[in-house]
Amino acid sequence: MKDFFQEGPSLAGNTYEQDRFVQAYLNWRLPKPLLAVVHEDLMALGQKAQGPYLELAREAQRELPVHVPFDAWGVRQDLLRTSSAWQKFHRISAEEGLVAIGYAREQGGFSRLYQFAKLYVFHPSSAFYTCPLAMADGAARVMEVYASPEVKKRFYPHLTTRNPDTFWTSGQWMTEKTGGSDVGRTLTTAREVKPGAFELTGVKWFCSATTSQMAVGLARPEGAVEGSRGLSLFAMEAFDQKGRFNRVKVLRLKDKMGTKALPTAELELNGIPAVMVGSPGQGVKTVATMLNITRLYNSICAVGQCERVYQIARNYSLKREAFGEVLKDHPLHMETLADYYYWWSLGSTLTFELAYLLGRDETGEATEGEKAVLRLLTPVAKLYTGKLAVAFTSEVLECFGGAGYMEDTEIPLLFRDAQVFPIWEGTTNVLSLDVLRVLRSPENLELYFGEVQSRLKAVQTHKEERVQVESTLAQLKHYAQWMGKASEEEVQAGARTLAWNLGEAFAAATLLKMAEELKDARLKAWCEVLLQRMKFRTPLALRTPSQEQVRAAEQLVLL
Ligand code: MFK
Repeated sequence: MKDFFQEGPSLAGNTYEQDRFVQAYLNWRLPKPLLAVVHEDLMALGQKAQGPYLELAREAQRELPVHVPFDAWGVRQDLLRTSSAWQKFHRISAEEGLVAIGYAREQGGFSRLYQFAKLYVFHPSSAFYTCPLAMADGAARVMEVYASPEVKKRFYPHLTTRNPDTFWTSGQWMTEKTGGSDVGRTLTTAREVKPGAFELTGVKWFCSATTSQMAVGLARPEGAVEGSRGLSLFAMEAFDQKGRFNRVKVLRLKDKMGTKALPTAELELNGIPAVMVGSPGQGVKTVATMLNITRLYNSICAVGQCERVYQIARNYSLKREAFGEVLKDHPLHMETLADYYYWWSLGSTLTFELAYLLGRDETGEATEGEKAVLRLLTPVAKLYTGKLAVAFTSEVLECFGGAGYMEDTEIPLLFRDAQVFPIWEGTTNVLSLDVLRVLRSPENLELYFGEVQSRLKAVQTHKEERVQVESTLAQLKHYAQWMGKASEEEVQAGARTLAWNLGEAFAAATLLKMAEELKDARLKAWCEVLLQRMKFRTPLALRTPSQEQVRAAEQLVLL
C-alpha cells in the first residue's frame, strides 16, 4: 500500500519581505532616506524572525518558567527560573533597540513608527517577550511625563538604553483579586516611612513581567479616600543586591491557557520600598498614560501574530490538495482567507497609523485632530485587533482541519496565545466604555470626523469606496445625535458597535489615501488588489439599543 505524507506549512522566507502590507504602509508614510534605513533594519530583523529568533521562541516555549519557593533546607527563595532563551531575549531586545528607538527619537516624529514596525516583526518570534517590553515602554513614558527628576534619573535610563547589561524591563503590578478592570478597588496600601519613601503591602494577583528589574504599581496611601481617587502610582526595584525579590513573596506562578513562556505570578508585597510617581490620588490617571502605550503594544502584537498565521495558511494553501484541487483553487477557502486578511489590513492600518501619531504627539508635532484621534482610537485599535486575533487564528486553525487541532503543529499554541489579546490591558467592553469616556467631550468626535474627512479628501480614484466610508460617517453623525438624547444605559449598551465603526471608517479612509498616494508601482498595484475587497464588505450595523432592549437583555441573561 502506498502511504501518503502531507508536507507541513512553513514560513516561505524572511517574514518582513513576505509582508506586502507593512512594506506598503512604510513606503507611504516614511520619507525616502529614512525608509531606506528602516527597510534595511527590518530586512535583517525579518531574517532573524524567520530563523534564530523563532528557534529561541520555541526553546522558551519548551522550557517553561518554574517557581522555586524554597531551597533544599527550607529557606524561602522565591526564585523564578526562566529558560536561557528567555534571558537571551532580554539582551536581544536591548540590542535591537525595541524600547530605546522610541525614546532616542533620532527619527523625530517617525521614531515610534520605526519602533513599532520592529515590534511587529519581532513579536511572533519572541515567545511574548514583548510583554515585559510593553511594560518597560509604558513605565518609561510615565517616568518621562510624571516623575520627579530624582525618580526619573533612577529608572528612566535603564528602561531606554540599548546596553543589554544595564537594560531593565518593568512589571505593572496593578490587577488585584478585587478586579483587573475596576482597579479603584485596589487593597494594597502604601505607608510613608520617611518623606518620599514608601513601603507597599498587599497582594497583586496578575504580575506578568516578573523577571523585570523594576515595577510600577497602584497602592492606596494610608488615610487616602476609598475608590480610584485615593490611589497613587509607585515605582519600585523588584530585587535586592543579591538578586532576590525585595520583600516580595511569590505565591505561585499562574497556570495560564497560553503565553506560557512568560512568568506571570501572584505576588505578596510585604513592605517593598517604593517611590511615588506623579501626584497623590492621581494614580489611575497617571497609569492610564502607561495603559495607552501598552494597549498599542497589544494591538501591534495582535496584528503581528495574525500576519504570521496568515503566512502559514497561505503557504499551506499552495501545498494541500483536496477533492482533486490544491486549496488555493477552492473559491470558498480563498474567500474566507481574503475576508480575514481584509479585516486584518484595517486593524493593521489603524495600529500603524496610531504608532505614527504617537510619535508625532511625543515630539510635539501632532495637531489637535491627531491628538484626539490618538486618544479616541487607541482603545478601538486594541479591541478591534484583539478580537480579530482570536477569530483569525481560529479560522487558520480550521484551515488545517484536524491537523490544526494537534499540538505538534504549533497552531494550538498560537490559538491559545491569541486569546490573551482581548483580555490583556483591558477587555473589549472596558475599552468600548473608554471610547465613551473620550466622547464625553463632544469636540473629540468633531476632531475625529475632521481627520477622516481630511484623509478622504485625497481620494480621487476610488470614488465608490470613498462614498462607502462617507456613508458610515453620516451614520456616525446620526448616532452622535442619538447619543445626545439616549440614557447612559442605552449609550453603554451600544458602545461596541460604535467603537467598531469609528475604527473601520478611520482605517478605510487611511487605506484609500495610502493607495492613492503610494509611489512604488509594485506596492501600489498590490494595494489596489487589497482595496477590491472593500467593495464586498458591509460595515457592522451601528446599534442604538432602547431601554426596552436593555431590559430584554437583562431578562434573557438572568432568567
Ligand atoms: C501577555 C500577558 C498575559 C498575561 C495574562 C494577563 C491576564 C490579564 C491580567 C489583567 O488583569 S490585564 C488588566 C489590565 N487592567 C486594565 O487595563 C485596566 C482596565 N480598566 C480601565 O481601563 C478602567 O477604565 C479604569 C481603571 C481606567 C477606570 O478607572 P476609574 O477610576 O473608574 O476611571 P475614571 O474615574 O473614569 O478616570 C480616572 C482619570 O483617568 C480620569 O481623568 P480625570 O481625573 O482628569 O477626569 C480619566 O479621564 C483618566 N483616564 C482613564 N482612562 C484613561 C484616562 N486617561 C487617558 N487614557 C485613558 N485610557
